[in-house]
Amino acid sequence: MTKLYKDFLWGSATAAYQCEGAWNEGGKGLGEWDVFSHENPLNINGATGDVSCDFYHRYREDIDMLSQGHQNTYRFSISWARILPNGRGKVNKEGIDFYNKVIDYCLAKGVEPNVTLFHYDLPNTIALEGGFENRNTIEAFVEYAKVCFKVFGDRVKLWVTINEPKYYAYCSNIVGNYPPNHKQDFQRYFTVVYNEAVASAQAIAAYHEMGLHGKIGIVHDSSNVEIAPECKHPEEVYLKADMFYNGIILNTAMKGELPGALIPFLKELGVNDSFIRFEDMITFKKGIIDFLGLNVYNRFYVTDYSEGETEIYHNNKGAKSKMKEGIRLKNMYETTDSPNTKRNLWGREIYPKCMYNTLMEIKNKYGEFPVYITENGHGMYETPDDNGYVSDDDRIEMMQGYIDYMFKAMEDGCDVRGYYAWSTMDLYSWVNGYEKRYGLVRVDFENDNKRYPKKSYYWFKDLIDQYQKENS
Ligand code: BGP
Repeated sequence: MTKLYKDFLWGSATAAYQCEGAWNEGGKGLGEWDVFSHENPLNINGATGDVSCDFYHRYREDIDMLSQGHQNTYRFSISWARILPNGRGKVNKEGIDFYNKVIDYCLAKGVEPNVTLFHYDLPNTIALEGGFENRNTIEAFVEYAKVCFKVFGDRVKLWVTINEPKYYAYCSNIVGNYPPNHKQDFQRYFTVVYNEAVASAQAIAAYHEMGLHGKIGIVHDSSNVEIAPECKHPEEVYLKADMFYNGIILNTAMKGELPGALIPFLKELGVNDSFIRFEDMITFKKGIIDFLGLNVYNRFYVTDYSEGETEIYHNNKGAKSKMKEGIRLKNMYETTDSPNTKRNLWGREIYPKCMYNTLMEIKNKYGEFPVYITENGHGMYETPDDNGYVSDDDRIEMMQGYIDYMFKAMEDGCDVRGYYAWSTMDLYSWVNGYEKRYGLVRVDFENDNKRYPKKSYYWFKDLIDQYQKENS
């Protein structure tokens, strides 16, 4: 390794609904995902986050393990319904107490908390009002954000407003696998992405106005577009695919403005742009991020699509299905196969070089911005040995590849400040349930949620040690 960045943060990440459990404890309000997992037939694997790996009761053990693995940062999210059970109004003191304990325990262990306010889990009251399709949710989100800044802002120095606003809107409104399960509803998709961008910018402006000593950003699921060689209209296809995946979130968060070509693009898709308000242009300017969080898993490898209808394909069944992950957008583009690129069992490309490509592309487009890799990981089926140990060599190989490309981007001038493995321990994988595992630490869900560090946990610890040695 060459000398890179002295104060680099190395850690791992989780999200509230995926790990906390305690769905009806501690004064928490009902969440949209509680209702979906309990009642909706579209929860095809039948799993819920009711208990998950029980982080709510075992957070000390998880933070201990993380810090013993020499990780110096932990990214987690706050459950909105644990703080404001009705989404707005009455504050739940028990919820505040819980996150105070988590934050204080991190700090006592020398672990920097990196806190996300919204990671897919709407309070059910807000979901019933239409969630982020409804403009009133922006105000409710900012109210919730301000409560968190006020009570935790003295100790939390890294904040994220929204995790993956685009992917969340995509799954909820285009694929239809996440609640409220709208399929191919492009009007709702763009309304939700746009309102999330406004909500994030308003929360960022509020944070800056409060004069707290920390940094705030947004987490985007990195979706760099690459054009297949057979594509006949590469420039046009690139512009459209990039607008679809990245345009609204990156432009508003990093430049404080909407992408110039958004309105004609919406028109072409038959989307009514009445959700765009003039006053939001001022909000975007005031709400520019201090850093960008990037969740890096894959790229979008695309070509022309001129004949045929819009189609979405997705795989929440893993090896039980041959389905790949992708989209065909009528008269625009389709995601395609690259013969030499492997896919995981859920049909998603494994392509380490996208780490380099996305970092370089963002730097070239938006200039020097501090970036954190807020998630990177590998979903696998796993079988432990008789001692409960998992030799997850595929995960190690895959993550090493992505990290090498991150180093290469840093050497080429990208200002990367930290890397978070997804995930700290095994947890609930949205709709996929518990068989798809990501953790550096195994959780035995059948036997009292006992924790067992995996091979990747030790590999990550060694990698961090080596980095610190070479860069101190
Ligand atoms: C990201 C989400 C995480 C996590 C991860 C793995 O998009 O921010 O919450 O779940 O992807 O995805 P999945 O669990 O769907 O395989």
